[in-house]
Amino acid sequence: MTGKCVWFEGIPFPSVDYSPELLREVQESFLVKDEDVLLLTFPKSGTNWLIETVCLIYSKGDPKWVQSEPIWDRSPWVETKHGYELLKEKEGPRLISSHLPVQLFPKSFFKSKAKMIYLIRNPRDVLVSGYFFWRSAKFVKRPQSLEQYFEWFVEGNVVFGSWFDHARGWMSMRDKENFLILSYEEMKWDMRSTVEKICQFLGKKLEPEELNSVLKNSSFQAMKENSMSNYSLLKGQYFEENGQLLRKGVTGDWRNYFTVAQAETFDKLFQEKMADLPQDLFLWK
Ligand code: PPS
Repeated sequence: MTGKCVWFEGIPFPSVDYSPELLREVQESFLVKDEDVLLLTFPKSGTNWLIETVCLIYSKGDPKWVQSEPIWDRSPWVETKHGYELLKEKEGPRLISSHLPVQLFPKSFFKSKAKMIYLIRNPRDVLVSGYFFWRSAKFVKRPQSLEQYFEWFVEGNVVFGSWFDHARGWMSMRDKENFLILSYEEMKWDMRSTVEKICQFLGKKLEPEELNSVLKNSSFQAMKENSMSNYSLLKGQYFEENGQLLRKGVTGDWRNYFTVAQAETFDKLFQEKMADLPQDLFLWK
């Protein structure tokens, strides 16, 4: 995958909308404000679901905002050219998305009181989701088979680098009070409680009908039908016509694709890389 990438500090990035100069500027000069809320993920972890949910919490369940402004403008990706320019101009509290690993994140964040949500997902499902997504993307080297993408992923030769390094890096922040870890799996299993958890973390209060509306409008089906959230606006330019962000939206899909040998290889690697972290961080186990 890294054949068509731009590189910065040993990490590969997509070839469109990223540059080493910008990544350096973002890291050194982007000013995170105390009132900002940051949404952090490794790609394919459910980023857009989290963004949609937080936007709907901000609008108290009213879908007008999520149905009228593209998701990448509501919570711009700070490391992209488009997102960085937009964020510099935005007034007031901002929602900011990012896939950056912790060591490349804007330095100002670590001195700020800004709140950050890190969303984690079973890396096996991240891998499968990524395989199908990148196959239709125009800005990375496309994997030719799941077998090939599996190799790339376990070696960390994918955009934004090693999943293991990314998760480990951000999880080192887990005891900070401005940091919340969520998982895709808990969102799937109990979205109501997860939304309540997010509200508590952000200091937001929703009436019962507002909460119901957040759940309804952030559902897989609602997002799939919302052209401001399903990336259909970027088809042709960034993706092939058959590309889709909202593919299946389930947990455990990796079981349909991994061979027994791949599952064993992955388990062993996960053990090696993550064994020293509290295992209750990994809810899919
Ligand atoms: S990206 O391109 O990195 O920003 O992609 P990201 O949004 O992180 O991840 C895409 C996967 O998230 C699933 N998704 C959802 N699942 C359940 N409910 C909702 N509302 C939802 N929205 C997005 C999406 O389907 C991708 O997972 P897969 O497994 O490919 O279906």
